[in-house]
Amino acid sequence: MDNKITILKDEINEKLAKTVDLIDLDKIRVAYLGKKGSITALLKGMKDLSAEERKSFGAEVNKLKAFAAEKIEEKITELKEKEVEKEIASMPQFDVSTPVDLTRGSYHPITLVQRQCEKIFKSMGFTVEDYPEVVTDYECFESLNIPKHHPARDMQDTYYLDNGQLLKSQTSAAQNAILKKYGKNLIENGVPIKAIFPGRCFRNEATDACHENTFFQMEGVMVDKDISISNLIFFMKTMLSEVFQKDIKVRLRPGFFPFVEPGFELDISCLICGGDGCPSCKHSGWLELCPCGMIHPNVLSEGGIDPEKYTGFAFGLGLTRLAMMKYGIKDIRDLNSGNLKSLSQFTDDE
Ligand code: FA5
Repeated sequence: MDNKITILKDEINEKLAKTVDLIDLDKIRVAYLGKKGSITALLKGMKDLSAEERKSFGAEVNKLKAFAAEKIEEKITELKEKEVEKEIASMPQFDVSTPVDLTRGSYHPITLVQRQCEKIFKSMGFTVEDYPEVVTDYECFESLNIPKHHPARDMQDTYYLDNGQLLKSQTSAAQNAILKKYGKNLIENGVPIKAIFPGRCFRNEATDACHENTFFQMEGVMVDKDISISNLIFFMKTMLSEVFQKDIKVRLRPGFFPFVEPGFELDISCLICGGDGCPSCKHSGWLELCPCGMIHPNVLSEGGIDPEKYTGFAFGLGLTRLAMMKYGIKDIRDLNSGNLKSLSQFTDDE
């Protein structure tokens, strides 16, 4: 009997040493420890032994059983580790220090339309200004003829910092600074103020296919002697025909903004649905794109410019919505999604 145990032990060692995959290993387990396995058979055969023999032989068979189970477990671990190593070795190797191939990147659609608009306005003599995203209440509202508790603030709830500053809800927040920056040159040298200032805006509002809580606008101002609504319409028309390179249906309707008088809403016929109505245009067929108007005398005065001598226009182009219309993006939320699959397909068409 002892001889049988020794033979089985050697057999197990030999077979395990030769096994190279987990399927074969399981076959070995079944052959020795399974219901009809050799070790199980030894245990079953003990009923024919005397009580004395059964005791000592039973102990030996149980030892063999534990030995086989332990060796098989060890082999499973060894083979699994080998499989992982094999998989790692077969994976493509990346060197994180390798320089990135920048030719494979792409510009965000908003960057593309922003650059295009900047180019168009620069060619018409406008300077491009940058402005902070964190501004004061004075910059965003008070200097724009929107005193505290004015109902117009309700439309532009934004995010406030503990120190009273806020994330700008409109690029108009830079108007006062621009008037002050270039006003001296206008008054002393007669150089008109012509500036655009693109920037990120924030609003605490519910999002849908055409509203985001973070979006881009591009503000424009022009101030000189005898500036009129005709000048405003000329620049708006030129900008749109250059951006879209085709005739676009627009409509101008009265709009109220405390910092312009008169004020207008410039809407564009929705290019997603062709004006039939869809979620991108709130089912109206029109998309509010570029409110504008003649700068209110109070705003000019606050910027140090005499409204009796000078007039000017201002507009607040919705750059994010312009990108939607230009590239046929149905849902504004895709633009902030960071989804490279959808964002990397746009290219500068110039
Ligand atoms: C303004 O922000 C004014 N400052 C615009 C202005 C400037 C008027 C100068 C007169 C003179 P409004 O809240 O309508 O206005 O926003 C302007 C444009 O920004 C909208 O037409 C739209 O294109 C875009 N816009 C506004 N809110 C959102 C939003 N939540 N998501 C995406 N785009 C928005």
